[in-house]
Amino acid sequence: MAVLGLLLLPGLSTAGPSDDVPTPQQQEQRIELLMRNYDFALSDPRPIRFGVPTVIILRNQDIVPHGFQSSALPTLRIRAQGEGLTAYGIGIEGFHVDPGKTLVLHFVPESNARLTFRCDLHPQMKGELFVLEIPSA
Ligand SMILES: [Cu+2]
Repeated sequence: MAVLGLLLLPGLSTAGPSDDVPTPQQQEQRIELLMRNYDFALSDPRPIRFGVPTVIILRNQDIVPHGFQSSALPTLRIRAQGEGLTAYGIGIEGFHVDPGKTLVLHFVPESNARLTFRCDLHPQMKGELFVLEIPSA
C-alpha cells in the first residue's frame, strides 16, 4: 500500500541558454530523499524549479516501513515505480515504502511553493522541499 505525499519542484520553463544546472537528460531534476533514523534527509539539498520534469528517489534505509505524504501530492499527476509495480495518475494521497526499498516518483511541479511532506506512520517525521519560481539570472 502506498501512502505518500510528494512535493514538487520548480522547473524552468524557458529554454534560455543560460546558467543553471546541467541536467543529465532533458533538464530533468533528480532528488534523492532518504528515510533513515526516523527522519527524512536530502542527499543534496537544493531548491527545485517548477515546470520541470522531476524525479524523486525515495529510499527507506530504516528497518521499519515509512510513509510519504503531502497535501500537494493529490493535485499532481504522478508516476510511481517500485518493485515491479507502477502507479500513475492524479489523486494519490501517499505511499508507504518498506524497509530497504526504493520508490521512484516522476512528476512536474506545477507551482512554486514550499513543499512539506511527512510520514503518516511517524508523526514527528517531516521534511520540506523548496521550489523556486525562476532560475535567477
Ligand atoms: Cu516513518
